[in-house]
Amino acid sequence: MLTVLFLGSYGERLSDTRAAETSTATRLVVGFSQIGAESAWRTAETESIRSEAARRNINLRFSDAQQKQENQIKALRGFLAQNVDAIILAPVVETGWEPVLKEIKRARIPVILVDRGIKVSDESLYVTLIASDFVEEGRRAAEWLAKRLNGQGNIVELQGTPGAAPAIDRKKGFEQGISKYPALKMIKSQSGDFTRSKGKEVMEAFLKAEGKNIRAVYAHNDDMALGAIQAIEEAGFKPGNDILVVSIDGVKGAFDAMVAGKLNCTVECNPLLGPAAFDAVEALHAGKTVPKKTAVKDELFDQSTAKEAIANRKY
Ligand code: GYE
Repeated sequence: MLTVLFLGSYGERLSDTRAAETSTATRLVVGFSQIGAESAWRTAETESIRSEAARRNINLRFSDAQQKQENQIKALRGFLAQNVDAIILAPVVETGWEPVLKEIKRARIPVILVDRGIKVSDESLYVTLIASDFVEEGRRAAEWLAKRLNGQGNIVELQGTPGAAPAIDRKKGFEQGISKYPALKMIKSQSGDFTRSKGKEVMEAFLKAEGKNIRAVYAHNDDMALGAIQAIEEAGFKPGNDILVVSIDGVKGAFDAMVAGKLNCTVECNPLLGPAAFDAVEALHAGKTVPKKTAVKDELFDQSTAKEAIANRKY
């Protein structure tokens, strides 16, 4: 800044050009393969990664896969062809990544997994995973509900996208959590694909089949819970009272619903992964090593804490 001021107009242009040259020469190019935009959580994650890249002057190549793994694989091959410096991948499902990740590894491009994990026989196919503990999230939701229901009642479950790590693990954690309570029963469980519209649709079917038998719904994310709340209201029941609603993510809409008394509890899952993802990218670029896994810390909120917390929510 000071140099520019003293050099005057010619020098100013000169130093600007030099600055531009150096910045293009050293500017990191990072590809980000995003799943889609199925939920408020995911939109917040995309925004976090985009804004953090801009803040660090990183050249981000963004690709939205519209929920399809084949589109993600295409995007990854595209990043490989462009010889990017690093790849950030939010993998839609756990399996099927080995062939493309092997190609990327051969080109020595580091892969940073964000938000969802994958299953590979060779862990060196990715460098690091930055994500929440989904099993733990499911367990916490179950414990909260078990306590609230005094260990008894019929529950229906809205699962996330089939094959996705958070769907598999949130189901597993919840099942572990309720297994200690034989009178807490899961009577229906189906995928609502992490979307509000599908969550509503599946809940409508559950209500048609079970009606008053349903005491609570456990949704793998807030968007599906918000869809379910609509279905419950349309069926003439009071969400939050007649039928309890518990979910995961902690997005703004969930806090509004808790304050309105319609959602009972949400287990937070932080989507603001941009800073951690680019810390890893830059550390790797500087030749440093990074931990294989970074666990994101999350909290639980219910109607007793929602009102106070709502003003400070960042997504
Ligand atoms: O909970 C859900 C989203 O992968 C953790 O994906 C993420 C999940 C999140 O669509 O809302």
